[in-house]
Amino acid sequence: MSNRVEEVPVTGHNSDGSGGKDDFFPTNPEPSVPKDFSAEELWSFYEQMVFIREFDRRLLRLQRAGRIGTYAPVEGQEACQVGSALAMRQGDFLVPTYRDSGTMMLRGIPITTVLMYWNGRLEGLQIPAGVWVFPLTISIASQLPHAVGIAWAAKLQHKDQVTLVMFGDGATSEGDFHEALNFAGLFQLPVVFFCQNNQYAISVPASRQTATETFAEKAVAYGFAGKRVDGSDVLAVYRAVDDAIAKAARGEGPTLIEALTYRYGAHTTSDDPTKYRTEGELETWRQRDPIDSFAKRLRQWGLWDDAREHRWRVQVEEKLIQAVASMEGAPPARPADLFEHLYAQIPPRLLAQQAALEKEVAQARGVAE
Ligand SMILES: Cc1ncc(C[n+]2csc(CCOP(=O)(O)OP(=O)(O)O)c2C)c(N)n1
Repeated sequence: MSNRVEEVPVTGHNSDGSGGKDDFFPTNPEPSVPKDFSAEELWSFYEQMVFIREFDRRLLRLQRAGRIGTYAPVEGQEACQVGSALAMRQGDFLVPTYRDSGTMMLRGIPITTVLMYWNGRLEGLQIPAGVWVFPLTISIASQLPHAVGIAWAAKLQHKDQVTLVMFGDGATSEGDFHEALNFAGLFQLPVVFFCQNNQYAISVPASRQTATETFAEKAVAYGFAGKRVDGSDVLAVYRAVDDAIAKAARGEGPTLIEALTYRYGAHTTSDDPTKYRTEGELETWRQRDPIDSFAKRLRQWGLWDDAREHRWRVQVEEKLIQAVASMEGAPPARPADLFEHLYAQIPPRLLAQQAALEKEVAQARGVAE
């Protein structure tokens, strides 16, 4: 591996269990309270991870009950999303993927908006004013050139703004990934590339995605540094992103961060991961669960507070119930939403389809009433 890749800690990425998984995480990474965070900050890492997990589990239940559409679960990746979102400064730009529900909410997208998105609603892609988050992308890696464009604009305008772009291990096989990294390296742009290597691109394991030992080392070919972190350790993620943002803000160019993580659930609610993964592999990762391991550390540091944890869970539950009620109480979707905003003048054949759909929906709603 290139010595340009800083590795914290040592690991192999083979999702089939080979490659030194046992060396993967330090058993006791920080025996005493870290000096770079206050007790409040440490608690907020924990609380936000719990929030995301509860949000995620609720969305899965809603999907199974037919109350939202297809959903891409986050469980297992909470430390990546919380660590990176909390390390971003006010005004920094997030460019997310479909798996970043947690990151997006922590950067200011309302819970109801995220719910609306997964319910197929146009309102789910409307970003409130003053929130520096791009609408999420489904087209793999297409968001990387967008992020680089945003970072280039910031540089040309001498703005103190860093762009953080999220993607998965699978995205590294797309041309857009390579074009974006090349351009960002060449122009020394203020951008952080954050790869959530959750070990699979749907059913394709990371070991079948690349011939290189890591994803992080790909940065070297584009003239900047790559860094690998334990994506189950929220503090490791925070520190890596914080460093990369500070470096970008100093005008020292991009960083590629590869965070080693695992999605516990299915790729989306229409996938069955038992077809391509083993129970044993899942169990290995669950033993390093980002939330349980952080709770253990809070206890060890003498910061644990049962009452606080209980209060937080109650608050999260209330917030989620309210958000679901506001999604379900929203005025019904307009069939026209499917047709507008694509053409300046909608072609006649689409207008005919729109009229037919409006009629059908009106009839179905009439029957339901
Ligand atoms: C350009 C493009 N090709 C193929 C797909 C189909 N597709 C959807 S998700 C996915 C796998 C992506 O895996 P990864 O980048 O590792 O992200 P993850 O889903 O694991 O978060 C693919 C191939 C797509 N959405 N876009």
